[in-house]
Amino acid sequence: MKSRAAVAFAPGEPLKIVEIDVAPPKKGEVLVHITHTGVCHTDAFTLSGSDPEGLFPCVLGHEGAGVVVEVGEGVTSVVPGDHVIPLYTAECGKCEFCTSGKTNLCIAVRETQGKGVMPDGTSRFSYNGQPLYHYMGCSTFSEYTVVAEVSLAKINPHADHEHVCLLGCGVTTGIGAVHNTAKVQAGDSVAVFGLGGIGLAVIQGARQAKAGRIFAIDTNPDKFELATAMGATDCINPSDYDKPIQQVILDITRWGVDHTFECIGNVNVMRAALECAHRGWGQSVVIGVAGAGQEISTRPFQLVTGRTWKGTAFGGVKGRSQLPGMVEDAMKGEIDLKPFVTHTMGLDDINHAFELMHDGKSIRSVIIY
Ligand code: NAD
Ligand code: AHE
Ligand code: ZN
Repeated sequence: MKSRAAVAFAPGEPLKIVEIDVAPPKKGEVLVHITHTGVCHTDAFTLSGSDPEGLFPCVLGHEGAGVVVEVGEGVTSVVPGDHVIPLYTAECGKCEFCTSGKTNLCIAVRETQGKGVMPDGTSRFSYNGQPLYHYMGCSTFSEYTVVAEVSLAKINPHADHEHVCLLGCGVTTGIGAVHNTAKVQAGDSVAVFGLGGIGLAVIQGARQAKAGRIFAIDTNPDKFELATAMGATDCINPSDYDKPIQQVILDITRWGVDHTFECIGNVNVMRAALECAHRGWGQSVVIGVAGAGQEISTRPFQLVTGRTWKGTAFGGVKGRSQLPGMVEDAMKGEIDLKPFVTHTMGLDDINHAFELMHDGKSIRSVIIY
């Protein structure tokens, strides 16, 4: 079938809106009509050419919601008409990761996903007869996409896709990082570095966990109003100080903060976040994605003196078992998605969504097909 899509033909170039061909779903696959998709910083990261797994030409996008159109052979968990959120972290329920009880990092389709193809090693997308790569197992920048059955969470059909599409990545990652990765407890102090969709979701999660002091840190002070509305108690702009940001936080707190979260993808800030975690027990969670070749460092003494460095993918959330419940939470108002959607637009304007993100003017732009 034909589908309108925003194709990334080459790194660093704007997306081109074209009509692509989408082949029918094969065994274990599902054709989905994407109704809405958010634009996450990771899409911009891969488009920039910094992603070691970046492949071109491809169909980006991984924060969507849609409706099942057709199922391939053997698919039993969804039927046409079901409302779904595609998952870049699949959940097969059978692999050694899924059954470990220790992680959400299902391995079922991860290898082929990283190679931009479906589990059988081929693509369902083509343009002028040439194959296009899939992206993160989702490719939500196409009105019609094919995903593995294990990469679909079936959700309440009455959920508003304009909002719940954000549970496909940003908001789930931030909230999940607080509850599943850091396990923030009532009264704990929290510091959030970077107040985009991910950082604001961490703040929302910290408030749910009844955290005490919540530091919100960003070089763009325009982000502070929303951070405060979501629950931040202290907003700090590192540019206002002539000392490192970890020192600023230590000067305020003396021994540091119980939980720090890096939501930018900057290895220097990752170090700062670790170094202002509390002496003796503080932990720092890396959420931001850093470019090819970049590495983190700190004095080992920071770890010797009791700090822990952690990371999280999709907030540790198991998509098929847990995302439907998070959609229900959003429908009940227990997760507030509305403030994240600062802009909506059609697919033709998707490059504007990237500009707004780079200019620090949006939290999330949602593309409506
Ligand atoms: P975003 O661009 O919307 O937000 C980033 C924020 O960081 C902006 O507000 C920006 O002003 C701020 N910032 C930039 N440099 C800064 C600095 N030096 N000090 C303080 N603040 C600074 O991005 P986003 O969509 O919220 O994504 C954030 C990061 O999380 C990205 O790296 C993205 O790839 C990553 N991510 C990871 C996961 C995961 O599962 N681990 C999931 C989603 C996104
Ligand atoms: N492909 C990159 C890293 C990209 C990355 O870390 N992705 C995050 C999700 S970002 C969502 O916006 C992630 O979950 N990674 C775990 C996984 O299995 O992909 C690289 O460095 O090669
Ligand atoms: Zn994302």
